[in-house]
Amino acid sequence: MSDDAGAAPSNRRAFLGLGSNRGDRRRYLADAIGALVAGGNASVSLAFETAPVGGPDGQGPYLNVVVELHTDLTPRELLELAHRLESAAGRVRQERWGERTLDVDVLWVDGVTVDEPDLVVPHPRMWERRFVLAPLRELAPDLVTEAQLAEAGGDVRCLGPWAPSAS
Ligand code: GSY
Repeated sequence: MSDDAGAAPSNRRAFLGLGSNRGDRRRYLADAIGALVAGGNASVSLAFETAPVGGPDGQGPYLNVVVELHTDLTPRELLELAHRLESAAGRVRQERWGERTLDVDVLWVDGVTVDEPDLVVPHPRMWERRFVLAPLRELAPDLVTEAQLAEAGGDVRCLGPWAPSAS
């Protein structure tokens, strides 16, 4: 891990990307977001309905959000948290790009880079994915330019503010 933030760790912003395209998508996201918010100092982006990127044909659309944390957790601890949230949603790791009840990716941690076999931060594919950049830009316009968002691929539709149950 390389750390050039110069800030106290608890002042660091970390961004997690959450997505679901299987089962009760909103409930899986709501449970994960609830756990993150209960941990303190979290903000949730607008919600987006997005076309699946990669994976087999016939998958349903994703519901995607990004959550911002102010945290002293390391990227590795954030990855472990992400795996715990996925397990709680009954996620079974089968097909790499297949449908999933919950996917939680560590996208970005201010001032920190990681390049390890099972963890790369910033997330290596985030800049290609509009389903990541659209909610991320809304929370952190300093990280994502309008041009980067326009260049990223994928269909996304903003559903408005995140709500744990659809109105
Ligand atoms: O990498 C996250 C899981 N995922 C997604 C996703 O969250 N949203 C969309 N639209 N496509 C995806 N493909 C994969 S894999």
